[in-house]
Amino acid sequence: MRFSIVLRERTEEGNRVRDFTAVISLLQKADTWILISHEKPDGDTLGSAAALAVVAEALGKRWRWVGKDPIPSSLTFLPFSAAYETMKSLPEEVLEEDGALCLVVVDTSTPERALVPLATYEGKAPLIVLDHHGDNSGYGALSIVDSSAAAVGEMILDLFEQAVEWPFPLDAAEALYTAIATDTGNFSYENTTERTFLAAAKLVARGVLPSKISERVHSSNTEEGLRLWGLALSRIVSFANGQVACTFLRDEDFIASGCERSNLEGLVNELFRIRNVTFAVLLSEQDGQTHASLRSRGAVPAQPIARSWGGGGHPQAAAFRVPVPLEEVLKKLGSQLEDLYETGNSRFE
Ligand SMILES: [Mn+2]
Repeated sequence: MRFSIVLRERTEEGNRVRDFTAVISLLQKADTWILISHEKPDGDTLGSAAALAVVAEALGKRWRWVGKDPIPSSLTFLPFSAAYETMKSLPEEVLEEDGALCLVVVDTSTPERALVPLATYEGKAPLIVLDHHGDNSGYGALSIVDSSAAAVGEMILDLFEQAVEWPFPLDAAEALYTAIATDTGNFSYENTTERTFLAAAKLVARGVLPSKISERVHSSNTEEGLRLWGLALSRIVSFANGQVACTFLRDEDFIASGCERSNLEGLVNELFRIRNVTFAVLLSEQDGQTHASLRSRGAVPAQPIARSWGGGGHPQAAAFRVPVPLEEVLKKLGSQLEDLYETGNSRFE
C-alpha cells in the first residue's frame, strides 16, 4: 500500500495542521526504528533524527541511526551522536531482525541522498519519509512533505505533540531546536515564519536554552578551519554588477589546511555580508568532481539553477555536483547567472 501526503502549497502561515496520525501508528507498531539522515548531514537531518532516537529509546524501542557521511564536529553534541553509524547501505541482517521494522528518512529529497539502494528495503519494511524539500521525488510508503516548514525539526515537533502518549525528554527538544535554528540561519533566512518562532518558543518553554545551542553550533570552528574560510573569502569573484558573489576551494586547500569538507558549513552565507549581493556560490573540488553550494536572497532562485546541473534543493538553498573542472563550472555558472540577472532586471524595468 502506498500512502502519500504531499503538502506543496504555502498556505496561511501559522494555521497549517500537519496530520501525523498515520506516521505515529506505524512507529508505534514497529519494534525497531531505522533512522536515516541524508548525505553530508546538516543540523536539520541530524537534529530531527537525534530527537527521534531519544524518543525511540524512551519508548523502549530498538533503533539504529545511519547515514552515508559522518556527523560534522560542530554537531557531535547532539544526543546519541556516538551511536550514529556511517554506511553506504543497510546490511541484510538488519532487515531479517525479529519483530516489525520501520525505516524513517528525514530531510531527504531523493532516495539517492539517503542510503543506496533504498528501494530494495521497500516491501520488507515500511519507509516513512518526513521532508520539507519542495522538489521531493515522492518516494517512500508514507511520505509527508511540507515545503512551508522551515525545517523538518518543525514537523517532528508537531509529530511529538500529536503523539500525546509518548515521552518528550529535554534532549529531544534540544535536538529539534538545533534542527530549526541551523536550517533557518538562527531564524534569519526567508523560510523563517511565525510558525518557526512558535515552534522555537514551545521548545524553549520545555527548557531549551538558545544561547547554549548557539554556542555549541557556532563556536566549534578550529583555527585551521577559520583560516580556510579566510582563504575562500580572499578569492571572491563577482558577476552581474556585484549581485552574485562566488568563491572556491581546491583539493590542495583541504590538504594544506588539514580541514574536512564539513568545515565549509555556513561559509557560503558569509558572501551575503557584501552589500547588494543576492546570490552566493561556493565551489569546491571533491573526489575529482566539482561541488556547488548555491544560496539566493533575491529574485533568481537557486533550485532551478541547481536542477539545470543535475542537482536540487530549496529556492533559497540548493546544490549540485558535476564531473566538470572547477574553472569551467565557475565560468559557465557565472555567465548563466549574468543572463538570469539580466533578464530578471529587464522584466522589472
Ligand atoms: Mn532541512
